[in-house]
Formats: sequence, structure tokens, C-alpha cells
Amino acid sequence: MDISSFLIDNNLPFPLFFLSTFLFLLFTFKQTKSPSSKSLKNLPPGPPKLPIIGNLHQVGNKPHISSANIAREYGPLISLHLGKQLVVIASTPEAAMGVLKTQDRFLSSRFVPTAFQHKNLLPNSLIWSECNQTWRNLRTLTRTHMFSNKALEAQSALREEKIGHMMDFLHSKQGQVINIEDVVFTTLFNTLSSIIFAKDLIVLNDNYGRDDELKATLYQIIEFGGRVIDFGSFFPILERFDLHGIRKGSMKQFLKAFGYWEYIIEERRSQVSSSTWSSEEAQSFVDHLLENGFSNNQIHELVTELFVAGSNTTTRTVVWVMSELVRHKEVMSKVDDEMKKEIKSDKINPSHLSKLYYLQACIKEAMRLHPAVPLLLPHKAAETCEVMNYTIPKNTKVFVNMWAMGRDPKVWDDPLSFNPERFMGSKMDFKGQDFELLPFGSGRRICPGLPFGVKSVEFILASLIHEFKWVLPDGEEHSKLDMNSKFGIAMKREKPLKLIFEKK
Ligand code: HEM
Ligand SMILES: *[C@@H]1O[C@H](CO)[C@@H](O)[C@H](O)[C@H]1NC(C)=O
Ligand SMILES: *[C@@H]1O[C@H](CO)[C@@H](O)[C@H](O)[C@H]1NC(C)=O
Ligand SMILES: CC(=O)N[C@H]1CO[C@H](CO)[C@@H](O)[C@@H]1O
Repeated sequence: MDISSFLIDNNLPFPLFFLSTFLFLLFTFKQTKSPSSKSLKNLPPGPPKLPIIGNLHQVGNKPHISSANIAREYGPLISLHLGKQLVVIASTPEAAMGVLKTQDRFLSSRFVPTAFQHKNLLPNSLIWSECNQTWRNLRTLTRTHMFSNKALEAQSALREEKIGHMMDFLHSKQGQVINIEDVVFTTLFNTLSSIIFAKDLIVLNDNYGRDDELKATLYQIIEFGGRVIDFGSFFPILERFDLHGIRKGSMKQFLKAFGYWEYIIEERRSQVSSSTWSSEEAQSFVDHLLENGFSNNQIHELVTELFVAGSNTTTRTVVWVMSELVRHKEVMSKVDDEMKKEIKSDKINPSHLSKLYYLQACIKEAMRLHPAVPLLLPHKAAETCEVMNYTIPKNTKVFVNMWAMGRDPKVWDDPLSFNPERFMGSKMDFKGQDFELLPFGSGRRICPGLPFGVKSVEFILASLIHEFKWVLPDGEEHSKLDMNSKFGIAMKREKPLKLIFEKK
């Protein structure tokens, strides 16, 4: 039997798959020596490792949970050997500060998942570039034209319009069971695509965009990027074989996605390059990119990254807050009281949002328990450096486990209870200064989309609460709502949140 084609089958359940790969590796690596012990001195502590696979068998498909358990035994900064790859994980605020502040300069490079290692795309990446000139330029451009206060203000009419569509849609679906994730995703996606291209790309139809092909394509890209089982990244020798078909599969999806908006870029390019063009006419982010001389390839990569990084994470966050509010009626009724007090008009406008302190506390509390990106994105050590007096060798893959920190009883009182009051009258925020709460990361790699994400989450939640009563279908008991989560790039609910929206 051809063992490599056997391995390419991704559908094997993890243990079986794992065993088969293990045997294959045993065979392949018989002659290779383990890394010299000299370079491994003074690493952060970690569990004993098996030959060749190291600690791979201990990670499983919920790495934020398994590594939190290991950290409980071995301390705030742990080492895991995943095949040939050394991985260090920080799991306390102090360790997070060491990684994201003290040694930010050395630990802010990126470890690129197989799904994003494409020769034509990687050099144009914002998310996956090391902190080099490409990265700096792209951050500056997005900061100026998408996420600055001025840009956010300019976008506010668009955001109101898209959320207005969402509300109309839900009003038209009185009494029906709605998978709220689909509706929120489509709303956010169209807000982003209107900012980027001045166009909606998904139709909020009877199927609330669930059957949309572009959406399916982007999901595929995210799914490839979040593959936990990616042996190429554990064993560089195997990388070029693309054993699981990740590189090939993701490229196909990238090209498919580009096909959806190529015509818009061409249309705008002819406008922007016409002799009568003036910068005041710029309608969208793409116009600005074209003015800056971007090629189609450069635009494709950046735009895909913004869609992928922005819509999934923000949707998750909205759905987690909603789940917690559904589960905790007493909290929901306090949110209601606050909104009745602060909002006297029919429709919500952006100026109302800043007064909704209790709702903001609910959002923080949900992000503490359910960070959308539980391990942040993979950082990489550009140079050897020290954190908490341990050595982090060059090329180590570094994670910060936000999920573990959010549930650590040494950091939070009664960490597993949903208690927004803990943030009332507290200055603690998620903007990167308080190392207990970093759902967006911190330091030079902090999420550039934070202002957009937070505004969207607040606006969508406030609108849904203002106009609707949320009812679980079939008289399901609110306090028993299933809160299990699945791991990917973004942490999602295992079961979708389905609700009936009754007009208030
Ligand atoms: C609630 C919503 C969001 C959450 C929780 C979130 C969280 C994160 C996190 C944890 C990181 C990685 C930080 C690190 O590696 O240290 C990140 C990076 C990033 N996010 Fe977000 N994000 C959200 C919304 C958005 C939005 C709306 C956009 C854009 C439209 C966006 C674009 C990005 C980009 C481009 C990066 C990579 C930055 C870099 O590598 O320099 N995010 N985000
Ligand atoms: C920045 O980093 C990325 C990925 O490491 C690389 O592909 C790109 O060429 C780099 N850009 C510059 C200007 O060096
Ligand atoms: C690291 O070592 C220095 C001196 O050897 C000591 O003063 C410091 O407290 C140590 N830091 C930690 C976090 O253990
Ligand atoms: C709305 C949302 O966040 N959805 C998707 C995020 O990406 C994964 C792909 O792994 C999808 O399965 C989710 O449904």
C-alpha cells in the first residue's frame, strides 16, 4: 500500500490518523538524531517527550485546553516539542507580558501555517509577514483608511445601513427559528465588503446567506488555516510533500475567492487611473490601495486576509455574548434596564453605545471566557531571547493562551461564573494594556481591526436587544444552553445558537 496516499486522507479520526502517521515517521526518522542537547538548555519546563513525536500525542484537537492542563502542572511558561518544532506557551498575565511586551521586539515574527505558504501570496501578507517593511506599510494603510477614528466615522452610515437590513430581515421572520450566526456573519461581511469594495458580496436572502458560495470558500480557507493536524509544520522534512493536501487545497480556495471580486478591482482600476481622477473621489479601501500602486495580487491577498480575520472572529464574539445573555436571564434584564434608561428613541445610533457600560462589561466578560482566538495567532522568535529567565531559542513557535488566563482562579475570582459586575467601575479593558485580558493580543501584533470589531459587536448586540426578545425554540431551558466550543483559528460554539426573535 502507498503509505503517503493513505496519510493524505484527512478524514481519519484523530487517534487512527495519528497512529498511522506515527508509524510512518518512525520509519522515516530512524536515522535522524534529536537536536543537540546543548541548544536546549534552560528551556521553559514541560512534560517528558516521546522519541520523534515529542509531545504531539498530548495536544489533541483542543490545544488551548490540553496546554492549559499542562501549564497547571508545569507553570506559567511551558515547552512542548511537537515533532521537531519547539513550541512555548505563556499562560499567565506575567508570562504574556514577557512575550508581548518585554520581548515583543524578538517574539513578534510569525509562524506561517501551511495553508498560507504560497509563493505568490505570502510576500503580500499583513497577517503572516514578519515585522518587516511590507508588514509596516500594510498596517499603516489599514490603520489610515479602515480603522482610524476618521475612517470609522465615515463608515458609520454604512454600518447602520447593514445593521438596518439585518433588523428588517429579522422583523420579516417573526416566529421562525433563526441561526443567528449566519445572519450576523452576512451582516458583518457585507459591512466589510462595502468598506473595501463599496459593494455587498453576500445576499441576505431567505437562507440568510447560508448557501452562499463565497462564504463557503472563505470558510474553507479558515478551516485549512486552523488545521491542528498539520504534520508538515511539525516535521520540516515533510513540509514539501504537503501530506494533507493543505497547501494545494487552500490555494484552490484562494483563487476561487479572488474570482469573486477581480472584476471590481478592474472596474475601479480604470476609474483610478483615468486622467480626471482625484483622490477626493475615493469611495472605498480598494481605491486607496490602487492609488498606492497595488497590483491585483497584492489587493487579493490583503482583502482576503481582512475578510478572513475580521468576519469570523467578530461573529464568534457576538454569538458568545448572546449565548451568555440567553443563559443568564438576570444579566439580560439588567442590560435591558440600562438600555431603557439610555435610549429613548426608536432606533439606536452610534452615540448611544458609549453610554452602555453594563453591555460593555458583558462583552468583556464573554471575551474573557470565550476569547475568539484562544491562543492568539502563532508568533515566532526572530532571535533567541529570555522570558521569565528561560531561554526562548530562535525559531521557536510562541503562543499566549488567553483561554487559560481567562479561567485561571489565581487571576480571576470565581473564574467560571459569568459575572459582568466584575468589570463595572473597573478600568480594565481589552486594548492591550491589561495583560489579564487580551482577546485582541498586545504589542506590535495587536489586532489592527480592534476598533472596527468592538464597534460592530456593540452595535449589533444593542440593536438586537433593543428591538427583540430572544426566545429559545421548543421551550428549551435557558440555563441549560450548551456552551461547548470547537477549536479552529476562531473558537466557535459546537452547536449553533438558534433563537426566535420576537418583536418587543
Ligand atoms: C472581535 C473581533 C476580533 C478579535 C477577537 C480579534 C482578535 C485578533 C487576535 C487575537 C489577533 C492576533 C494577535 C497576535 O497574534 O498577537 C488578531 C490579528 C489580526 N486581526 Fe483581529 N480580531 C478581531 C477583529 C478583526 C477585524 C474586524 C479585522 C479586520 C477587518 C481584524 C484583522 C486582523 C489582522 C489583519 C490581524 C493580523 C495583525 C498582524 O499580524 O500584524 N481583526 N486579531
Ligand atoms: C516580509 O515578510 C514576508 C514573510 O516572511 C516575506 O514574504 C516578504 O517578502 C517580506 N517583505 C520584505 C519587504 O522583506
Ligand atoms: C531572574 O533572575 C534574576 C537574577 O538572576 C532575578 O533577580 C529575577 O528575580 C529572576 N526573575 C524571575 C521572573 O524569576
Ligand atoms: C460565522 C463563523 O464564524 N463561522 C465559521 C468560521 O470558520 C469556520 C471554518 O473552520 C466555520 O466552520 C465557521 O462556521
